[in-house]
Parts: sequence; structure tokens; C-alpha cells
Amino acid sequence: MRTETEQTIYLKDYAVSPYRIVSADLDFKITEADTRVRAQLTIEPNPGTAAGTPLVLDGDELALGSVAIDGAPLVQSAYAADATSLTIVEPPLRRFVLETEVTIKPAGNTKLMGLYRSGGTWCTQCEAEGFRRITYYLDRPDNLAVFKVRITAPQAVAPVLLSNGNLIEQGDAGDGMHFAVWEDPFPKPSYLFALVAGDLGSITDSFTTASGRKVDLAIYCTHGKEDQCLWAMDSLKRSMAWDERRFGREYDLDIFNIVAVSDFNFGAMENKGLNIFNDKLVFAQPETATDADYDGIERVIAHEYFHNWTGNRITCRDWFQLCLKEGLTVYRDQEFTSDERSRPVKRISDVVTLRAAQFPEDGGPLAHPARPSQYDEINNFYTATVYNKGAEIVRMLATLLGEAGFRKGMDLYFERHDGEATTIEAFLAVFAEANDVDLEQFKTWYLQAGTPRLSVSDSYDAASQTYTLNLKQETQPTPGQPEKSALVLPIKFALIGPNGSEMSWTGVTGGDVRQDMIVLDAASATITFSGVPSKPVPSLLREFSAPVSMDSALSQADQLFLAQHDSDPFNRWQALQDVGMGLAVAAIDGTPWSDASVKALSQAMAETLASDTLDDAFKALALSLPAEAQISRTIGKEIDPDRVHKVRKELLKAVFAPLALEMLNAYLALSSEAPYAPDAASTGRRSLRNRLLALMVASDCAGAVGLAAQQYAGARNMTDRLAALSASTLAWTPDAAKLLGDFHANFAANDPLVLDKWLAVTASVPEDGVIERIQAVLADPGFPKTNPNRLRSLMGSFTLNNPTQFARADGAGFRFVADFVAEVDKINPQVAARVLTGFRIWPMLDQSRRDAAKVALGGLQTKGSLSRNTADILARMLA
Ligand code: 0A1
Ligand code: ZN
Repeated sequence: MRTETEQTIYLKDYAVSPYRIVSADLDFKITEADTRVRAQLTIEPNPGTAAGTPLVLDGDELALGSVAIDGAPLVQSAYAADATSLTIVEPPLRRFVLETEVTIKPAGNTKLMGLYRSGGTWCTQCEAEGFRRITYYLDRPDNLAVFKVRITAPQAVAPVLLSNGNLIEQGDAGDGMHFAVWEDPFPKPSYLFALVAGDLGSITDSFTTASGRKVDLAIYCTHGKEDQCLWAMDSLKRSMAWDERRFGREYDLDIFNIVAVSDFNFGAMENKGLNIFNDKLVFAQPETATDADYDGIERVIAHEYFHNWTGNRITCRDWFQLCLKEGLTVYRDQEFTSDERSRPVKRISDVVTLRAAQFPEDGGPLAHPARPSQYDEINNFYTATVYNKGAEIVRMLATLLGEAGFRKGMDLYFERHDGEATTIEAFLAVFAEANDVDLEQFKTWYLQAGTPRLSVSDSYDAASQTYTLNLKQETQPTPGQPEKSALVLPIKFALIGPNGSEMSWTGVTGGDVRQDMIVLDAASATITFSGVPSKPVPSLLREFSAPVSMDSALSQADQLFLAQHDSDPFNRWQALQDVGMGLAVAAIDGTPWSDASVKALSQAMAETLASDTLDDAFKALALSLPAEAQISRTIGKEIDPDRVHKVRKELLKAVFAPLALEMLNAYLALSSEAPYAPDAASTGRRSLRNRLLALMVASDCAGAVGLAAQQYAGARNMTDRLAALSASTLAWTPDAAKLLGDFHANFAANDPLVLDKWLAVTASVPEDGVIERIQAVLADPGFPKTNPNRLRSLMGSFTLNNPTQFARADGAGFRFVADFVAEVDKINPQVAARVLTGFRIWPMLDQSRRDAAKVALGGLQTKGSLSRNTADILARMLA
């Protein structure tokens, strides 16, 4: 059962606030010791508010100085302040100005919510509920106000003073202080407020919008890192142009600023006109950043920029609607990357991420709908379900409505809801109206948790030339949702004939079939195609058109046929994965693979590698077996991660060792002297070459260990160096320890973002001794336990990428992580809660591991005084 506590917030309880803040005049006086915040809030009663209705403002860790209304100080009895609120007992029933003065202490703010210091810089993070840690406010997304912000700070330590909107005044404030005044003309919720004060370098550029307006662009960063911001700037300009082309959306202010900071709980934040970024998603240079980093920067820069329309201009009415902005914006950033790079490669990568991050969430104790109906702690709902499944839901809408229909709906959404805080219902309504369709059943995707299982069987009748597909969908119960209903599944498909080309048919009965798509909206359907001259192989769920897990019951021969002939690249890739998965799962269940079946897969891999029509990036993805976690999830219960690891390793060897020569030749042919470039073709080339290296090392090919060491030493960019290092450490080659030491000494020691790579590699080694090594890192007095990037690289990698050591049968991994969570919870509850989510696999493990996990989680529960973030995850994990 879902846990319910006195702090549980329910969607059904949503009510408009009795008052609204229409404008906020904020005056910050920043000093080394503390920050004084004076707020003048212009407030009005909402229609229907009765006289005498108290005004309750949110607050958190604020030291209240004074309170006044319309300039007159309030007597003590006229207001009350406690740990979470300021109540004005009887506010006037007309427009008035509430003036408060509070003091906050950014330097001691290790939660990194509200105003805090990162390095020497003062910066803010307000989503979801951080603004209340800056001043008393109606800290809810449906209160839109215009902000004017005056910042006064010491000139020497904070020469740069930034906030949202436009700079309207600046000058000297005496005593070594200076000031700046910023005004944002667009009404916004408090979660989009931002302020930065620090000694920062910057790069500048400009973008001219389609309608000819010049926008000044700047990226601020630590001095000396300016030249590492160029890729981010390039990505920003391409994002701005793309949103105009693809969605007709122009930027609306004259300034767009980005600031990179080193201490940040998430990736980045879309504050109006002043995005704040985790610096790992800004800084890139070939010697320190990998292709994956370049990719992440381009994606997240685009994501935050796209929020300007989907999130800022149109925001969420309440936090239950989070996926209104997040699912839609992830969809938009995925489309951007698809248009800029390779669409099939992007689709495969996104599905790999979905399966690795969202499916386990949906199938475990933390499952929740994309639009949840209750929460204890909203920060625990910035999840793969809200983001990635949210994007899949939008993608299905686009698939069902077609490109033009989807665009019509989006246009209506922008036209109708600009300047509003709105809901999923309103979002769906514009698509229904613009396309004259009923989306009532489709809405269930937002309300129902769990990954539907789509089972397929088929038959062919040669006499009548009919082909029949039987489709069945089922979703398992999830916490709080024992009953599930049928969803609308758009299943893109084709029937492939014996010569490898797509077949047509003359008639269809029994289902909703639209050209290349079956729409299944019932629990099951039997669809018969007539006029089919020979037995086809069905290619189903092309492009992964719905986020389901599919049992297709195809034979290995049919899967390999698809791997060779399917014109949908996604399903070609999927077919190879399915063959590998089938062999691995059967072997773990006790049915070893036959020589013939492994040989057939090996052959298919060889053909993939040799193909002159497939591109390198696609080949790199195709030449792989499903990850251990993916295999475990397919098995679903009584998992023994050691056995999964062992069997996968043996299968990898059996499939790839016979290709040693082909792999080596291809590897050598892909070597390049060209200078590093982050374009799709160069990235694809490196990814295939590094994939081959990893396969050669993992399948014990002769000379591979030395080749990895050679690539490591001779690498001219971080992509190649890190790939050689992790190929060696994952297989724990005789060189691995030495290479790890070298990487630390020569690359990681002086660059925190490179150190993160070393931490992640170190924590992912699937060998005994790793826990002791991580403990030693944490025990080093120089290790910054307040920095989320460092902690996540170490502990996130351990819990998510090292199943054999995290889920050790003796429970040592679980105990270690539980102790870590208890300790870090006191410093940064968001980081602690996120690391704790790694335990979500525990119900699927075998008995002894389940018992060990329960003991560790139970021990954490008895610790007492856990943060709300961690207590919420823990309660759901154990429910
Ligand atoms: N809206 C941001 C995500 C975000 C959420 C919370 C944060 O701080 C605790 C920071 C960022 C995005 O989608 O990028
Ligand atoms: Zn977002």
C-alpha cells in the first residue's frame, strides 16, 4: 500500500489560494556573513475571499525581522510565524503591500535549495519549493507575479550581479558595495526566480530572432573556463533556431543568460532569462569531456531553453502537473537531437535510457503515474517516469495525430494557454479540439502507473491467404493501484515478406489498423489481414511507438531475419537485442544455448559490422548484448546478480570471440588522426571503435588488454581515454589497477569533472574490494561531501552500475549504502534520497539478498530524524 502521512498532499485537495501576489519587489543585501531580504509584495484577495480570511505565506529557515502592511508595522498579534509559514491574521480585503524583512544564511545552506553559495558564488535554486527559503511567499506555481530585484553585494567578491529579465539600473552603493536592479516583465511563479552574485568570467554572443530582434547571449563561469563554454553557446543558438523552425516559438526577452555553478542538485534549471546549470553540463573541451558529455550539454542546453515556452510562458497549475512541462520539454529536446543528429540512433538511445531508468521504477516499489495524485515530498517526483515516460506519452500523441495534427494542437496550446498555469487536462483538450478526436481513454497514460506488457502471437492460413495477429495488453498492479485498465497503444508495424520487403494486404478485420499503425485500445484484439500471399514476419512496435514491454514470441530465425531485413532501424537493433536476451535468459534459467544459436547471433553481428549501409553509431549500439540490469528485469524475480553477470560474460565471449579478427580490423580501420570534432559522424566513429575495443577486451581476444593500454596512453581526447580505461576496469584486466591510478594522478586530480569520471569508473568495478576502495575515497578529508556531482558519481554509479557488488549476497553493499544515506541525509537530503532509490530492485532479488536489503533498510528506518525526502523514499520502499 501507498504510505499516507499527515504531510501527504493530494491532487484532489487543490484549491485556488484566497490571495494572490501580483508583484514582488525584492531587495537583497548580500554580505559574507548573511543576506538580508526585504520583500514588498503587492497582494490582492482572489474573487470570493471572505473578510477575515488569513493569508498564509510559505517560509523555511527564515529569521523574521519585521512585517508591515502599506508601510505600517504590524503589531505582534496581527501575524504569526512558525517553522513553515507566516500568517497574516486579518489582511485587508483589497489590494495592499506586505513588507517583510528576513535574514538568511546562504553559506550554511548545504541543501542547495534557496539561496546558497557554490564556490564563492551566491546562486539560487527555487524549483520546486526553494523560494520559501529566500522570503515568505505564496510559493506555489499558480501564483504568477512580476518581479523587480535589487541586489547589493560586495564589489570585490561579487562584481557580477544577475537576476531574471532586463538590467535596468546599476551603480556604486558605498562601503565597497555595489548594486544592480533587474526587472522581469513576464509574470512568473516563484520557482522560476533566480539570482546570481559572484566573481565570474563570461563569453558573449547574440542571436537574431526570426522577427529580427537581437538577443544578447552570455554564459558565465569560473574565470579561466570561458573557452570551455563554446559548445554550450553553439548548442544554445541552434536550439533557438530550431524552436522557431519546428514550433514557431521565438525567444521573448532581450537577454538570455546562463550561469555554470559547481554545486547543483540536478542538471540545470530554466529560470526565466537566467538559466543556472550544473557546470558538468556546460564545460566541454576534448581533453576533459567525452562525446557523451558533449551530447548531454547539447541536450540540456536545449531542454532548458525550450522550457521558456513549455514551462515558463505556460507553466503548471500545481506540482502534480509536473510532467506537463517536463514530459513535453523532454519530448521537444529529443526531437531537437533527432533533427540535429541521427533520428534512429537517438531513438535507440532514448529507449535504452527508458528501459534502464524508467521501467525499473514503474515495476518496483516507487512506481507512480506520470501525473501522480499524491506526494509527501515533491522533490522525489523529478523522476524518469515524469520526465521520460512523460515524453513517451507526448510522442504517442504525436504518433496518433500525425505531424500536422500534433502541430495544430501545439499551436492551439500556445495560443490558448500563454501566460497561464495549467493542467494535463487542458493540454489534452487542445489536441482533442484541434483534431476533433476523443482523448479520454488516452488520458489514462497519465494516471496509471506500470509498464504494460504486450503479448503477441500469430498464425498464417495458406489456403485462405490470411494472416492473424493476436494482441493482448496487461499491466500489473502497482502500489496504490491494484486495478488497471486498457491503454491506447499505437503499434507501428509492417509485415515483412520472405524476400525482405514489406507486404501489403487487401483487407483487415478485427482491429483499428491505420496504414502503418495498429491502435489497440482494448485488453485484446484479433486482427486478420486477408490477401497475404505468404507467411510474413511481423515487425511490431516500430520506432518503439509505445512504452510497453513486448513478448513477441518470434523464433530466433525470425528475429535474425528482422535484424537483417527490417527497414525500421529501431527494430533491426531490437531484433539483435532480443536474440541475445533470449539466449541469456534461457541459460540463467538452466537451458544452455546451443552452438548453432550462438553461431547464428555471432554471424548476424559480423554482418552488422561489415554492412556498408548502416552507420557507425548504429553499429556501435547494435554490437551489444542487453545490459545485466536489463536481463535481470526480464527474469523479474529471484534474481542472483552474480549468475546474471557470469552468464552474460560467457555469452559475450561466445558471440564475440569468434569475431576477433573482424573486430580488430574494423578497430584499426576506424582509427583517425583527425582533430576532435563533436559532430554526429565523428562521434559515431569513436563510439564504434570504442565499442569494438570493449568487446575485444571483454571477450578475451588475444592482445586486447595491450590494445586498451595502448589506446589509453595514446588517446588524444577524453572519449578515447575513458573508453580504454573502462574497458579495462570492467573486465578487471591485469592493467586495470595501474590505469586507474594513472588516470587519477594525471587527469583527475586537478579537474573535478574528470575526477567524477574516475569516481564512477572506480565504483563500477565488479570485483570484491570495491566497497573498501569507495570507503577510502569517502574517508579522505579532502573529499567534498557537500558536492552532489562527486557523491552521485561515486554512489550513483555503485548502486546503479554495479549490481554484483551493491547487491552482494552478504549484504555488505546494502549496509554500506544505507550508512552513507544516513550520513549524507544530514547534509543534502535530495542527494541522499536519490541514492537510496537504488534499492528499488530489492523485491526482485533472491531470498538471501532480499533479507539483507530489508535489514539494511530497516536499520536506516530506526536511525530517526531522517529528512522528509529520505523518509518518503524509505517508507515507499518498505511498504
Ligand atoms: N526543471 C529542471 C529540473 C530541476 C528540478 C529541481 C532542481 O533543484 C532541486 C533543479 C532542476 C529541469 O527540468 O531541467
Ligand atoms: Zn525540465
